[in-house]
Amino acid sequence: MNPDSTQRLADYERDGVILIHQFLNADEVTAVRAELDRYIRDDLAAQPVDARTFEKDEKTVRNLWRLEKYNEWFLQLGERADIRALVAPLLHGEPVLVGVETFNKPARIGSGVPYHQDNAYFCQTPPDMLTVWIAIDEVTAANGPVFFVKGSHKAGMQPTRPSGVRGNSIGMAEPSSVPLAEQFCGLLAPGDATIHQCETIHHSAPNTTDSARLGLLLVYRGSHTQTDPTLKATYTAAVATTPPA
Ligand SMILES: O=C(O)CCC(=O)C(=O)O
Repeated sequence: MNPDSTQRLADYERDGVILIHQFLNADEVTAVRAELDRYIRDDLAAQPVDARTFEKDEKTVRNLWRLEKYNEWFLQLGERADIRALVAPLLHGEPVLVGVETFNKPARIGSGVPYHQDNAYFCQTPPDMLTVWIAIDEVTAANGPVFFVKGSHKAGMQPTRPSGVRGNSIGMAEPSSVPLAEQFCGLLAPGDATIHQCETIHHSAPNTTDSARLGLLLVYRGSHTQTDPTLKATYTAAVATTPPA
């Protein structure tokens, strides 16, 4: 492993979240945006309802889900050899692409995301699963950045409760006691990415600004992880209470 990746692994193991500048270059960001625009305009209406969650206006996209299933271009992106090689050491194993999704946070109406741990949704043991969160728009302090509680992955899964938020049905029973000012705020230029472990506590506020805050997410697990039946039963109950579409 080169010195960069050794440091990256140490930071990830310690903090449960790392920042990588220019994960995608400017041309790649432009290509992602163009394909997302095209997919939403031309393809989305014909896809099953599990392909998306809308904001409260019932027409603006909050999330795209399962792009790896419904869009060949995003499947290819998620399977890129350089990205798989980067995440493999963090996963302690062979990467399996589990999801390609978006959190669009549209201008003015983009909804917030309650405090949660992704493994309440993923339900994997051991928790060798992560999300590469790539900024397509600039992420500022004002437009709903993701805040992470560094080191929180080390305490394992915390009690959950159904959140009632469409697209994020299961949240934490109690928000983190770490003050916002001490949390790591993912302020990103387009193309920058954060990578967070699936038990790292995180959340984001609504977007009340005039600029959208579009993030593209690539989700991977190690091929050795297995579904935990207890986590799965809790998730199934929450998603039945608040379906994503
Ligand atoms: O993009 C957001 O605001 C939240 C993202 C998130 O919850 C995640 O990456 O797991």
